[in-house]
Amino acid sequence: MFSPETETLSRKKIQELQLERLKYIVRYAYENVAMYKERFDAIGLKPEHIRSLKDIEKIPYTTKDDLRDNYPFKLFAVPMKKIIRIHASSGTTGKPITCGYTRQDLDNWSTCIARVLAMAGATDEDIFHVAFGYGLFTGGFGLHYGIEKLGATVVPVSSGNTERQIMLLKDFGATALIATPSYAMYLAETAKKMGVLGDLRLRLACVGAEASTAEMHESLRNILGVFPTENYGLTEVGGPGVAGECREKAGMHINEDMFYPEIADIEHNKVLGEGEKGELLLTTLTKEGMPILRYRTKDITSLTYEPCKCGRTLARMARVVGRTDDMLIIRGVNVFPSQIESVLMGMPELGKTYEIIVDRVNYMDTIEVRVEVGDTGLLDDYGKLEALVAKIKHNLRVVVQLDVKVKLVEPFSIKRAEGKVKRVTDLRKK
Ligand code: DLL
Repeated sequence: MFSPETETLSRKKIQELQLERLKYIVRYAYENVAMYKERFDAIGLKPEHIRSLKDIEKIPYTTKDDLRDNYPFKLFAVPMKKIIRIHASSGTTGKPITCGYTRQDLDNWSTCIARVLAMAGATDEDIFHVAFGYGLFTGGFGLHYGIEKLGATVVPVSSGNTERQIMLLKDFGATALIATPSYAMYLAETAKKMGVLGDLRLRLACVGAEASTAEMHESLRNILGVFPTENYGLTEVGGPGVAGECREKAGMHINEDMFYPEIADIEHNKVLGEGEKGELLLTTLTKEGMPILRYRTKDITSLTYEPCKCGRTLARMARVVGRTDDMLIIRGVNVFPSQIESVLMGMPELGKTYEIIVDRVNYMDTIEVRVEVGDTGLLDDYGKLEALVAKIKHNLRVVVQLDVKVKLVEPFSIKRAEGKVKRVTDLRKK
């Protein structure tokens, strides 16, 4: 463990620490960020009204629109002189979401990352190949400094040029890969195609920045021969390092001394209990540069406070099912892309790349899944092909309760992403 004293605190001690920090950060945000002062004043809320952790529920949510409205730096709580780094969201449309860090914020951030990597089983002997983009995106630099803090070796390759990445993975003898799950899979496929899979020394893959399924992890384990773990975070609260899986793979441990998590049913303005599924809210407990209270992440998950078999007591969040804004409503049925992925990845006859196309034809929603076959030979055998399509349709129907059109395509015919993958095209939005 990287911070054993914190990662094994009793629930009572964690809560005491959280309450002390919550009271501090609420007052700090109120006194230093105009938006929070206005919000609190408008409802007659004062920092001293926060006396227990439950009192957090008196505080209004912070949303992405609040961040957009205060673009670029109006939510910073310190003078610019104290901000030593800025990152921004990877969003491709409109103005990005910004985040500013003080020196202390960067130090806390790298501690969070070092913990997450140690949870995954990494040590100072590992050589990390970082395939996340370096730049405004929090992934590259975020992981980078955490790896250094752990004392391991960092190879800051950044994204792009996949064949060169394979060469470097092989030549530098990387033992740990940092990438999105979809890019980790693309690297695996490419190494296989280049015939060098057996030359790689990778033992860990720490994936994050997009949703992954248990089936995707299983495929990474089988193809790349790594122990995969996932980690979670978002620009608005600082980037990666909010939470990460340990070797038990029983949920992601949240760095609860730095982030206070809640699960909410937004529609009914209600905080949900342990195990209940809803939208994750996060409050930063230590951020100086840009404190955020009750941020609506839009990510759907649930929490457990049961101590983990690994010895950590930090609460765990379940794998993210999807984002509220990624949920597809097809003929009235709610479908998350992750449900489709779990079906496709669970079928060994199929490749690991797929796309989902949603449309509306004659006022009727349609959903089509295009998925690569594992082996080109299949495409020449009509009988086998028909049987496979029928099997996929059946498996999808069981999970998503919809008739899904299925099209099998050749290996490598679907475009790969070098960062976050976009699997869904919703033509109804045109
Ligand atoms: O993706 C931060 C990050 C970088 C996390 C590297 C992990 C590793 P954003 O670009 O702001 O920040 O995107 C944040 O990505 O709200 C989730 O919807 C999604 N996301 C991130 N990690 C996971 C994960 C970074 N492990 C948004 N599982 C979040 C599912 C994830 N979704």
